[in-house]
Amino acid sequence: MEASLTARDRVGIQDFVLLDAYTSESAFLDNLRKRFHENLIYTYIGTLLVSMNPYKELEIYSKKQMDTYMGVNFFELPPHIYALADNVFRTMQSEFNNHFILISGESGAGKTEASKKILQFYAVSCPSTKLLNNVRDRLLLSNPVLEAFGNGKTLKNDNSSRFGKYMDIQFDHQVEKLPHLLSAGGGRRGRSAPLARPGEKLPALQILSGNCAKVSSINDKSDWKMLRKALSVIEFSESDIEHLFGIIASVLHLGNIKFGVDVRGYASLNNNNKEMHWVSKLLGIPMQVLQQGLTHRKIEAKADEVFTPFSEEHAIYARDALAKAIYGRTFNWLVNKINESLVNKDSSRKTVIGLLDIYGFEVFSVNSFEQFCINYCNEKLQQLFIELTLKSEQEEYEMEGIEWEPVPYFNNKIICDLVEEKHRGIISLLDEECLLPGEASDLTFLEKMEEKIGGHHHFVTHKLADQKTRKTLQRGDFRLLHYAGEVTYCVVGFLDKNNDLLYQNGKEVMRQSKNAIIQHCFPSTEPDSKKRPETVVTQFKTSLVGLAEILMSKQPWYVRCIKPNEAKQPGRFDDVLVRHQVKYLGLMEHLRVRRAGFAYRRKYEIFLQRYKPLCPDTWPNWKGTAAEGVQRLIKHLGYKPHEYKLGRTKIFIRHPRTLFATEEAFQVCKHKLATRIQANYKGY
Ligand code: AD9
Ligand code: MG
Repeated sequence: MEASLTARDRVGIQDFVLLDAYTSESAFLDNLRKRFHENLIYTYIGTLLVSMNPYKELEIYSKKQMDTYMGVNFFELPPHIYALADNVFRTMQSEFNNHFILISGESGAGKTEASKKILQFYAVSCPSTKLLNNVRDRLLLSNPVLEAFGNGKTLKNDNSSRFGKYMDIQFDHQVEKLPHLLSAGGGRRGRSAPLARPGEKLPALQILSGNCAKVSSINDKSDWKMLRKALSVIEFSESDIEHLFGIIASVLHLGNIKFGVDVRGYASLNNNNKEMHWVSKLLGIPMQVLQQGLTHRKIEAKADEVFTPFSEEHAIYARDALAKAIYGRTFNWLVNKINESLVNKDSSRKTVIGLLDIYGFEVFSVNSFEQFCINYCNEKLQQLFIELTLKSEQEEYEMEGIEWEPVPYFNNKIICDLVEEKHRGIISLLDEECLLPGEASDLTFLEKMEEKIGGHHHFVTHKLADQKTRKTLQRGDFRLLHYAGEVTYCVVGFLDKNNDLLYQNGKEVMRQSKNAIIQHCFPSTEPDSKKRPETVVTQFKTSLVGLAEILMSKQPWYVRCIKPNEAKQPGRFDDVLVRHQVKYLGLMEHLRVRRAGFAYRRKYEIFLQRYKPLCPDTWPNWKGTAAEGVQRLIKHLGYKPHEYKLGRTKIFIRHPRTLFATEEAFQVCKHKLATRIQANYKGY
């Protein structure tokens, strides 16, 4: 039987839309698995690209490959991230509008790699003059710089992005095809900092011997040299570089500071603590100021300033929050510097392709405030995805003058509302508790939720649950039914983390620093602690709403990344793990939307150009309009009236099987033609 296996059986199909059993998750997984084992890591769902992390280098990213994909129609070559990049670029050129590519998936799924491939494609495949080469070099060099500072090793990924990254690649239409990086990490102020994982601990950074900092993703001397070179190419002065390294080193030392406990049980720091001395020296902050800032909280009562000591636990939390803030703000500063060096100030007509590399949905055994924020972010992006996908479907049908019936789908707006609705949503309830002086605690927050949203279908707690569910919940838990599945959150720490009070004092300490970059990152004009700062979750929400607005004004494209196994190994496809991701990435739903109504559509010209050899009337040349040619062609192929519709500029095919049959006929015909040509050639 082996011999009769068709290519399709072996390597699967390159577009899920063509899958016969398109509602079956198992069929979906089978196809992914087959392709994965053949090193075919990319598969389409229409124009959405599904990408499996191969965990090994594949020979598919050469310059030659890039050339192959340049200017070729999406469906004529095997799926590739270059095909997507090229298609976005060409659509932008022909329609002169803005686009964005949303890259999602869980930690280690390959998002950052995907965004790098896209950047490289634009940087390499665009012809340029000498001057532009300079910009191009900077574009390519800026990435390792950002990575060196923005990434760290985690359990899930050796090179994990610690920041949600949004960047615009700007295309200048006077100088054709000039890309450059306008803003990464949300260059415009305030976008990326709140998108950093809230409350998260710093990545595990290591220290080289001496006082020189080593960041985990800079592995050896050549990397280090490369980083220095990259920094000088993007025009960092020697003093900038020195200050920057000083900061990184100070963050590392800060993380190493250990607290003692004094007789009253409060956190204490010895006067001759070595690490503290280093930090004080590196940042130019007086020792006593730093010492007090790390062990006390300042409370302002009328005209007086009162310092109350931290417990050890609070001191550790405050120390980490401070380290995180220094690191995060410096990263932002770095991004802005890079943007400044790249922005082409005098070009006029510009369009952009935005790239969003975001952290995915997270479910751990214990989930806290951080996971709540991250999962809320994903919930919002899913909402955007639904709105945009359905909206663009609908608009296309309207534009082409074709009737369309809406598809039923799960709209996760109900969960977004549960989280963010004014006055009644979880965020409002949390902020309300945070503003209450004195009696409020994590548990009163839980009780308030039970009281206000207890009846909601997507919310449950120990107290509200039926007997069976109750067994799976602790008293301090609440569970949300997210679009991607259930997540149980432990309420402990929600108020403190949301208030971020422990670190307010740290900010003031930083204002006394002599380091020029720190001075820039912690300006004294910032609204200070006298006025109550916005809570963490509210800042996060505001930045998300801003991002959603930016994205809504652009045409969306999607790359969905999937992680094949937890062991970071090549060739291993863990069914359970992949199935879970397929589910929460909403891939089945997306496929359903694409399949409802008309699965395929192609411009008349393209359809005719490809399939015209299948009909004697249209081959080799068709004299009439493309639309007429297509009509003649499909009549010859025997398309039934219910199988297709003719729009203004495109043919719409209801069932992929129809297109698939045509494509197979085309392959056979091509083969025959080639054989005939070869035979002729031989006979010649
Ligand atoms: V996180 O959310 O930032 O923690 P990412 O960004 O999704 O995560 P990343 O792109 O960093 O994951 O990929 C993780 C690792 O998988 C990389 O360091 C590579 O070793 C590996 N990888 C990912 N994609 C590819 C690929 N297309 N080819 C080869 C890959 N290796
Ligand atoms: Mg990443």
